[in-house]
Formats: sequence, C-alpha cells, structure tokens
Amino acid sequence: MKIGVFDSGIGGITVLHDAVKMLPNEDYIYYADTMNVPYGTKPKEEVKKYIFYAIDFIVSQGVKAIVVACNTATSVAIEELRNRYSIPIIGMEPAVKPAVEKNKNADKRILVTATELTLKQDKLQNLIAKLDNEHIVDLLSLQELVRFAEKFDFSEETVLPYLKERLSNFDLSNYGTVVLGCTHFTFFKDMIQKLLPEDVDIIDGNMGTVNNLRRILEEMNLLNEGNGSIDFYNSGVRVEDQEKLRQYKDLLKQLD
Ligand code: DGN
Repeated sequence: MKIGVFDSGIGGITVLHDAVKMLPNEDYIYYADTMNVPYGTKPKEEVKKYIFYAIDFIVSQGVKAIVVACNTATSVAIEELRNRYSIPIIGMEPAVKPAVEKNKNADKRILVTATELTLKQDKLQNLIAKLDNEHIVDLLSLQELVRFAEKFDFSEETVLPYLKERLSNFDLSNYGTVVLGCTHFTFFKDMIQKLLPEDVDIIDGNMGTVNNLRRILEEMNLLNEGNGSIDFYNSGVRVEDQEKLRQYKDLLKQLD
C-alpha cells in the first residue's frame, strides 16, 4: 500500500522529497489542497473542514499511513484525525525540543516561526510551556512566505524586503537557532540564513517527521512495499490549480 502525504499546498513537497530519499522503496500519494491554501490565515473550524475532506479522499485511495506535512493542519486537527482513522497519522511539530536542548545552556534565544494559525494554537503554546523553562523562545509569524511559495516567487527581490522587515524587531545576535515551523518556509531557508549572524542555525521538522514515519512502518512490518512512484492530486478544478500541480512536480525534481 501507498503512503499519503498531505499539505495545503506546496510546502509538503519538501517533506515528500525527504521521505522519498529516506524511503525510496515506497509508493506515495501527494495531495495539495490548492483550492483552499493558505490555511494559516483562516479560522480553525473552517480549516478543519478542509483537512477532513482531504484526508477522507487520501484514505479512500487505500493508504497504509498518512503524513500531515503541514504544521498548521497538525496543530488544529491531529488528535481528531487520529481518532477518526485507524491507520497511523504522522504529524509535524515545530522543532522546539532540539532547539531548546541546543540553546538552553548557551545563553542564546530561539526564534520559532510559523503561520498565524499555528502560533495561536494551544498545541504550540503547550509545547513551549513544557520545554521552555528558561523563557528563551520568541515567536514570529512569517505567513507571507506561504503566499510567495504558492506564487512560485522565490526571488530575493520580493522576499528579502519582507524578511528584513519581519526580523527588524529582533536583535539577532542574541539568537542561537531559528525554527521553521511551517513546511512552506523551508524553501526560503538559504534566504533567511543570509540575514542571520553566521553562528545562528536554522532547523525544520522534516527529518524528525520522516524518521517517525520510518519507525512506525518498521514497527508495523510495512516497510519497502513499493518502487518510488508518486501520484499527485489536488483539490482545485481551476486551470491554474492544474498548472500549479505541474509546477509542484517540477519543484520536487529541482530539490535534488
Ligand atoms: N504548510 C503549512 C504549514 O506547515 O503550516 C501551512 C501553510 C498555510 O498557511 N497554508
């Protein structure tokens, strides 16, 4: 059986890419909710409806596990998804834990970036409350990066001024790590790095998620059941949705 990978749009392509690298002997379905992206600016209940619709579709294709390759979807719906389906549902989480481990004794702060909706959820607030005993974590929405990525605008000309403006309130020399808590942000990692002092590192949750997927499939004796095929689906019926899907496929190849 296949593995389903789901995102509101293009962000999950970075997770799919890492999954295919680590688990090449699997078959994949990638589903992008191109009709409803972005999720990060919408009310929680509305976003939940979109997520259930998408996951119902992926499950109907007969998959053995689903990766919710979207921090926003994970933070609003992961518990309900796990109650609703019997197959493993693997979510994403901003990598606060490794960031705190690295910085807590180094006298450095951590900047956790995510979409507006993720930043508002109890899930993230609780995670930080549990781990951040030294109060070294700050939060920052970089919601516009979702829009830039969906427009395939990865140009420094457009994106750098936005990033500079968002980072201008922070004294970056106080920071040790920037956490990318949204899969769309991974495309802009190099650009963000350019604006940080050299010793500040950037981490995302992709590898942690793919490791979880591998561990779960291994435990269930379901590893290595395919040959690396990827079927792409999306929710929109507009011509531009189909065009987007073609661009997603191209981008996956470019990540190599
Ligand atoms: N890629 C999604 C995430 O990781 O949070 C969110 C993008 C969005 O706002 N749709």
